[in-house]
Amino acid sequence: MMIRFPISLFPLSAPAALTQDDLKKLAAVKAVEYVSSGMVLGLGTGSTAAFVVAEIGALLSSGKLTDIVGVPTSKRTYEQALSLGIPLSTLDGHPRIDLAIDGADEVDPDLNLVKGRGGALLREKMVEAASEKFVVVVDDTKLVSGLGGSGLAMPVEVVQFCWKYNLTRLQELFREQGCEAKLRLDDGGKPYVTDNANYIVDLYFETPIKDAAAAGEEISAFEGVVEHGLFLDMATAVIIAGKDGVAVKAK
Ligand code: ABF
Repeated sequence: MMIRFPISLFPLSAPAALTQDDLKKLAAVKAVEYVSSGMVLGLGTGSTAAFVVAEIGALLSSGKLTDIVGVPTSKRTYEQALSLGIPLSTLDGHPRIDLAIDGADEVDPDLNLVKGRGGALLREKMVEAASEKFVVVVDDTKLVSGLGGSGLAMPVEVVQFCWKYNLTRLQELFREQGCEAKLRLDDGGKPYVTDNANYIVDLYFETPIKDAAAAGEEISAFEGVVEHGLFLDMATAVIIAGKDGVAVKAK
């Protein structure tokens, strides 16, 4: 089911000149309509999710939102939410979350997702799997016909021990799909270390993943793989901002 909100409904000065950040903000503002006082909220990671956290912080400080608790999905979201005065907790303190809002890297027509290019996929998946509702916020550049189809990374979090062994196994698993596996490096050229002290291996596909469900199961079965960026059958709704307006796709 899809509901469209024309761009004319939004108080924008020059709709035609909308930047990608403008679109992310539009999606974020729409998503926060799902938030109500008293909720336990999963707070996503990434630039679009950062607009969501900023909007929640603004509603909290204006008094329009009260009695909420945020469960962040990364250290950087924790820092941002803390700076905005959003009361914070963890899954240990709040194992049941009312609503999680987060970005994504790819969204297919069935609302399956690739996430984790921000390196936070493990905590994102734990928080979003514990959430009653999971609303995804994207601009329309994230839409793909099939997962892996963007040609950009599909991340897998692996333990540091023998990471090359797992990189090789992942590549072999998807060889027939022209998959290349690379250890993610940080800005200093060193292996990227996640908030959980693991490494990220990025998988790049020449063609979309044939069977994402089977692939997810096979990846998860590898010893030493902690989590992968295929978020399948998890999203309740996806809010998609484009130059023509904001669409809400729901299961
Ligand atoms: C996060 O949002 C990650 O899962 C994903 O990689 C990122 C998308 O980043 P952005 O919103 O900045 O495009 O949830």
